[in-house]
Amino acid sequence: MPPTETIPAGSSNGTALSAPPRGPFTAAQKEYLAGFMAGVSQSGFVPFVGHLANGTITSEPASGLTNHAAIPAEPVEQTVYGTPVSELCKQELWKLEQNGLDVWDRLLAHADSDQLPDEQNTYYFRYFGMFYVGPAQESIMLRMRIPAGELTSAQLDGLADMAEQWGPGHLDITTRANLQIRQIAPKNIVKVLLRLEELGLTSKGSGVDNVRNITATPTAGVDRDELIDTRPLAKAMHHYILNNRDLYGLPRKFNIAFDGGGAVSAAADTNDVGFMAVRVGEAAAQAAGVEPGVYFRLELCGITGHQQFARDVGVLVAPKDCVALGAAILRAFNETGDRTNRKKARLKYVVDKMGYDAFLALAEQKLTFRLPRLPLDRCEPRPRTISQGQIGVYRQRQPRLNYVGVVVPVGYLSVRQARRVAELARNYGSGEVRLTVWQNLIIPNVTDGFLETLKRNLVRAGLPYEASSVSGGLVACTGATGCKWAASHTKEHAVELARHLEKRFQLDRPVNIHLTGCPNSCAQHYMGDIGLLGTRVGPDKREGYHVYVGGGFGQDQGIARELFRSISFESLKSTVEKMLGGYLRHREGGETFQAFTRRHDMNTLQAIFSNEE
Ligand code: SRM
Ligand code: SF4
Repeated sequence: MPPTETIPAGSSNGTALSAPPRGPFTAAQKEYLAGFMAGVSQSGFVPFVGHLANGTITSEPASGLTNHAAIPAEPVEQTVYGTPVSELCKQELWKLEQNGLDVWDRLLAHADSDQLPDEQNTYYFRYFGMFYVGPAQESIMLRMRIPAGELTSAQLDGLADMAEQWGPGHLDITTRANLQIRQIAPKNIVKVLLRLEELGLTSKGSGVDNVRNITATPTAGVDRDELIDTRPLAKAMHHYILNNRDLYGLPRKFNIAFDGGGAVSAAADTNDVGFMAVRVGEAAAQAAGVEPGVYFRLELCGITGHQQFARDVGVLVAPKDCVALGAAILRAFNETGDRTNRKKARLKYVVDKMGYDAFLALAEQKLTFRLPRLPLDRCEPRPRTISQGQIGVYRQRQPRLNYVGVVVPVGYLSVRQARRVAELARNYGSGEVRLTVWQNLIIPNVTDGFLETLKRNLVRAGLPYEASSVSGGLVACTGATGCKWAASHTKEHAVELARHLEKRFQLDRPVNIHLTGCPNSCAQHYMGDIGLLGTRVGPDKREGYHVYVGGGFGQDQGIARELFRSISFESLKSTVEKMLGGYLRHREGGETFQAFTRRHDMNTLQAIFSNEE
């Protein structure tokens, strides 16, 4: 076997573009590529892992890092982290040909000629958060990054202007507490990116094989029960990955979340990496060889689309070490992820193969410190989280201040509403707005005296704040209006379904309904009280859904089970109506819909619901 040379994926600088390259590499391109990559590999590139001190990253380097770019002793066969170039999948070859961060010329060329990208450029442009979403919409969608979901009123105003000038007149809040603007003409993509930067925002790395928007508890800093404000950590992680080129171009997408251990969950266990805050008392701290205090538990390999939550791996992480550990995990993933088969490339599959301990050991090798071990049950238990605690009016940890969780059905925020929210947050709050992974938003820091005025104005703007409504627990992916993978119009159906149900029921316990248009599971149907997965039904291929029940996350973690298959949307409204009716009639005490459905097997549930009029 010939010796191999390992080269970091996506290290090339790219070339100015006249005509975007298409199709497989020519012999000349391959030769150029081999020479170029050999040059890069000799540059002695050594990434470092910074530590986090008092909420900022220091430049203190870590020892013990593996240098990806070993200097070859003789001519060798090219590999990317051990995978021979000849075996790489299409997207990996594109990464080798040009780093997605270096496609500014391509963006300019497409804007100049008002041209939509071909397949390869579609891939590259997602490094800049520019998604061509044809044939569903023959235009570009901008996905930003809003770390910890925190925005200023000025930013929201600016985004509303952008959506009005270059988009469809509305913003979409995504399931990663983030924002998207659709229907952007190719000629406007560069203007949009420049304007975004002027607003102090970025969209770098929000798509394809990159770390996605870093999420945090949406009530961080104001939650009465939280152990730690996770916003500085989420933001530090955000800036760390943005500024380290080797942390782009991973084997596949990657999700990181921080949960502050308070009354509202961050659904961190649905992420590849979840940092969950815990308190460690005297005795447990002594056992772990640390000071008592607040730490994070590390959870790995959440991927609910593949029916798996993240699992606690038995370590404590000091808050100041989270960013370093996050980066070390990403580098370990870079080295071990599958670069031949996209379907098996997520972190879950690496860990399925090598085991949690071996993967953790690999990540730990890249750190200057050891992670203390402590079983989860030695940490103080977290108080119960409030179901849908991100909706409604709640007292903050700060005296006389409140946060108001606002219902934005399926995350659709018109430009008018966005401006109104910005204005209300400025006038009655601190000018700050939080987005949630449930596609809703929060206005924090509202004084007691302003609360009633704010509530009245929100309702007038078509933005209610009651947790008991069906709309409050409604999450829907983009669906057929904007996504080519969708079997059904999830967002439109979700709104129609909620309207239908709200005429018939006043819920006293929140019920989350998640609609995803295809098995990619962007709205995470497996974690909904009711999960609806889009499908086509019958010979005429009508839009419909498979129906799942009993899903949950965090303390109520559980993958929803399939209850009905292939229900057309026309029948779905009465099906879900019967489900809620059956639940309200047959539940015990004040049990939740989730507890009710988990208490029964599927046959019994089908019988109960079928008997409803
Ligand atoms: Fe997603 C691909 C929309 C969150 C799993 N997702 C897509 C694409 C880009 C379709 C495509 O490849 O062209 C969708 C673009 C639609 C559009 O035009 O708006 C899309 N995903 C979304 C959003 C906008 C849904 C929403 O309406 O909120 C969410 C954007 C989040 C963000 O701001 O970054 C979104 N997608 C998710 C989530 C939830 C999460 O990440 O927390 C998942 C589940 C991840 C999981 O299970 O771990 C998710 N999206 C996928 C997948 C499957 C990935 C997998 O490994 O199984 C794809 C397909 C792919 O990556 O190849 C996908
Ligand atoms: Fe598109 Fe499927 Fe994601 Fe919905 S779940 S946005 S249909 S990829």
